[in-house]
Amino acid sequence: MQDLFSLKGKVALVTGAAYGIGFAVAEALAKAGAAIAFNCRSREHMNTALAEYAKKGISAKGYLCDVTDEEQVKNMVEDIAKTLGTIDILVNNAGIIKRIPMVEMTAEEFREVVDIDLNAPFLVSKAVIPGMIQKGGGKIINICSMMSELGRETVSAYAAAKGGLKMLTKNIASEYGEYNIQCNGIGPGYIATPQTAPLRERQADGSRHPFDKFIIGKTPAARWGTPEDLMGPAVFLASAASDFVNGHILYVDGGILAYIGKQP
Ligand code: NAP
Ligand code: GCO
Repeated sequence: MQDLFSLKGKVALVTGAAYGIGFAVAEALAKAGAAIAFNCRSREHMNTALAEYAKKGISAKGYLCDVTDEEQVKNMVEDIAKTLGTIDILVNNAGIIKRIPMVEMTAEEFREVVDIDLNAPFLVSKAVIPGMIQKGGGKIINICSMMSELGRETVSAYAAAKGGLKMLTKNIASEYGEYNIQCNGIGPGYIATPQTAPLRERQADGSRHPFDKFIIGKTPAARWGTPEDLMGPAVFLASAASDFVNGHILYVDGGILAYIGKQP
């Protein structure tokens, strides 16, 4: 049974895995046996991440690559193939959010979020799939969101992108399933990372951020998730244990989507 979850001999690319959810996912895949490549845009983030991976005994290979740049993505995928081997597992994790009321958001700001959160998973998947087909199969995991299912004020671009990412996941599953490629999504709930730090900031009087309290009330687990909560689901979807799971979004949300919310 343990072999079902083994990633020994596999090559994994986790985009945006300098810290946060991507780092935890890459760590999990490494501990299950995979060779890890990751990318980000900032050299400082990459150097810090390489040191953190090394502290955990992981010799990750880091790339400075903006996932929205098709040429950079192509070069990164080609270099991974030359140095680590053809990619078996792709985690499209890199993402940003802008929290701006829709009518105040510029077209450029909207486009930037969609470019990174939706267009880039298309670009990276497009670069990786031919190698997977040649290799006889592969695993693609797209990091979706509660906003793949729900909306809320100020996150129009992010929700549109993550909703699109859910459907891109289902379409890749549909189009490439016959090549033994499984494409699934992970939909994290509210996870304590730099991306959500503004929603958890202590108030001037030392009290909890109103949004922090709101999320605790909307989550049956009554806590924020941690990046470590995503490690098991990621290994499951990256391994042979999920070979007949395709086009599925696995919500790892502590029960948010099942729950109407605690009475205030
Ligand atoms: P985070 O802490 O902001 O980390 C984002 C990572 O992506 C960083 O390593 C960043 O590094 C990289 N990145 C951003 N834009 C990039 C680009 N254009 N090219 C390459 N790398 C890029 O975010 P997170 O909370 O870990 O979230 C990771 C993913 O999970 C995102 O897709 C997010 O939408 C999703 N998610 C998060 C939550 C949550 O509650 N935190 C919940 C559901 C889904 P550089 O800045 O150095 O490029
Ligand atoms: C927000 C949060 C969320 C989380 C996540 C929830 O502002 O609502 O950033 O969008 O990042 O996507 O699943």
